[in-house]
Amino acid sequence: MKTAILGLLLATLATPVLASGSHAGGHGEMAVGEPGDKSKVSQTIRVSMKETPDGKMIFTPNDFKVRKGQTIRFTIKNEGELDHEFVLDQEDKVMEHKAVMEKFPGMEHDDPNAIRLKPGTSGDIVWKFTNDGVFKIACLVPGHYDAGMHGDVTVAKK
Ligand SMILES: [Cu+2]
Repeated sequence: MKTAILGLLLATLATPVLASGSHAGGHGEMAVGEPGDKSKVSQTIRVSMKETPDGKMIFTPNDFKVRKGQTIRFTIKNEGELDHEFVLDQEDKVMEHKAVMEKFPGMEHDDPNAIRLKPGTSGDIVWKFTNDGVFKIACLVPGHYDAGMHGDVTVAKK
């Protein structure tokens, strides 16, 4: 068990280290797409993040449909009372990242596909979807995913 966790950590932690030195190279490629060009945004999607009175944590909306090749601006607002994150990625990467966050809750990231927001603040992610498929949005602050903070982005072929 210990070995498995260590392997996971190494695999996940090694990625950002390599990426920071070589963004221009092939490494930046992600199945979910790539950082978008603001001038090419064809649709803005507003998303709120908050806790609910019955103890859930939610994205509203939490089910998105876009088309391959589209550049989307996600305007994300934290309307809750806790810090929340919006992470956009393929499901297995989200689950890997979730496991690392549970081990190292204080971990900060500076990834173009993720944003962490304090209560009452908003931010944008401009993203170009370069592949079709079903991807995930998630908040990886420990406990939040399991309280309901995740959703699907379905990217249609055209
Ligand atoms: Cu959260």
